[in-house]
This record gives sequence, structure tokens and C-alpha cells, in this order.
Amino acid sequence: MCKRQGEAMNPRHQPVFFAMALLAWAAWGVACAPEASARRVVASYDEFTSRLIVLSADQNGDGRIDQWTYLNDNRPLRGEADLDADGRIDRWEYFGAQADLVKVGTSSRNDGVEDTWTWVVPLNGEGRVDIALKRDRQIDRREFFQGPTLVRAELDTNADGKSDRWDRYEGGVLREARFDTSLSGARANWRILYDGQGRFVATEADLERDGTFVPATAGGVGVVRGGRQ
Ligand SMILES: [Ca+2]
Ligand SMILES: [Ca+2]
Ligand SMILES: [Ca+2]
Repeated sequence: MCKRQGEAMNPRHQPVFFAMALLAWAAWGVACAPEASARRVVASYDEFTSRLIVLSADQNGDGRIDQWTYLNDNRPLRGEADLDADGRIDRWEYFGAQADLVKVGTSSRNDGVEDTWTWVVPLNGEGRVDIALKRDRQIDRREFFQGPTLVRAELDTNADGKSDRWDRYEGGVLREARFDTSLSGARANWRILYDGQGRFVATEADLERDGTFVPATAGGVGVVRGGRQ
């Protein structure tokens, strides 16, 4: 009697592309021939080196390949999957040197365009999600989490690779947005404060960028407009 352990896994929560698991899976298919047609794994080899380069699998058994694992020396590098069988990739996986799953890419519109990358392991104690808001693979928003809770975000509004806006959240509510209006100072010179319900409280300025913000006044705005940013 053959049990397929893979069926008990939720593919959204498991590293579904791990090469060795797929290889074992393929071996299982040989041992359980009557059910092997429901799920099949196809190995593709480099024409010149004969190295295994891609493992393709039909996870849901509908006869169409829906998972691809790309390998180098039998080590998974990245994977792709079409979990909802609509013909478009909706999950991308990236592996580290130890074949560990590092981050998972997804499509916010489920249209085959990868625009969000979730880091699997916390970085410096924070969970992190990178987003390409323009969906051009250029990350312009980074979100940081404590557990499941969004605590801060960094934005690059002019796509120069440097953050120019920093948001702070409490309980998932935006409490402070800091801006570098020069887009080149690397530190904020303005900030907007919000209350616990996300309502506007005040605008403050730190034109010297020394970390001390003071309430913005009409005169202060005039200084900024005069170029002392
Ligand atoms: Ca399939
Ligand atoms: Ca899909
Ligand atoms: Ca920037």
C-alpha cells in the first residue's frame, strides 16, 4: 500500500521544490506504478554535460507540469510553480547555498508578474517583504515585521536605489512618515505624525537633519522652498 506523503503538505507552506524530495518522489513513482501517472516528475539534463538541470513535476495530477526546479550540481537554485493551474506562474522560490529556502516570490495580482518577495528567515530579528510597486522588479518598498505585525517600511520613491521615506507603524497603524524631500540626503528632513487611529496630528521639520524635529510653521515652509533642504 503506497501512501503519498506529499499530499498531506500544504504547498503554500512547504518548500515545494526541494530537489531531493522530488527525486525521492520520482523514486516513489516507480515503486507505486498504478498511481504514478497521477503525478509525474521529469528530469531534464544538460545536452553537453549530462548534468541534471531541471526537475519538472505535475503536482496536482492533472496531466500538466506545474512545478519546475532549476538545479546546479543537484542543488536547487530556484523554483517556479503554478499552484492554481491557470497556466501562469504564481510562486517563485529562491534557495541558499545549503539548499535552504531563502525567499518566496509572489504576484500581487496573480497575473504571472512577480512583484513581491517574502524572506523566509527573519533578518536582524525582523520579518521582511520586498515589493516592486511599479511591478518592474525594482524594489521600491521594503516592509519590516515583528511576528505578523508590520512595524516599519522604507520607500525609494525616485528609484535611485536609496530610501527617501521611512514609515513607522504601531499596531499596524501608520504613526509617523519621515521624508527626505531632497531625495539625496539619506536622512529625513520632514515628518508627518498620526494618532493611534491614523489621523493626521502634525507636520514637523528638521532642516539641519540633526535628528531634532520642530513643528513646521509657515516660515519654515518658506525656508524649505528657498532651497535649504
Ligand atoms: Ca498539474
Ligand atoms: Ca497560476
Ligand atoms: Ca530614493
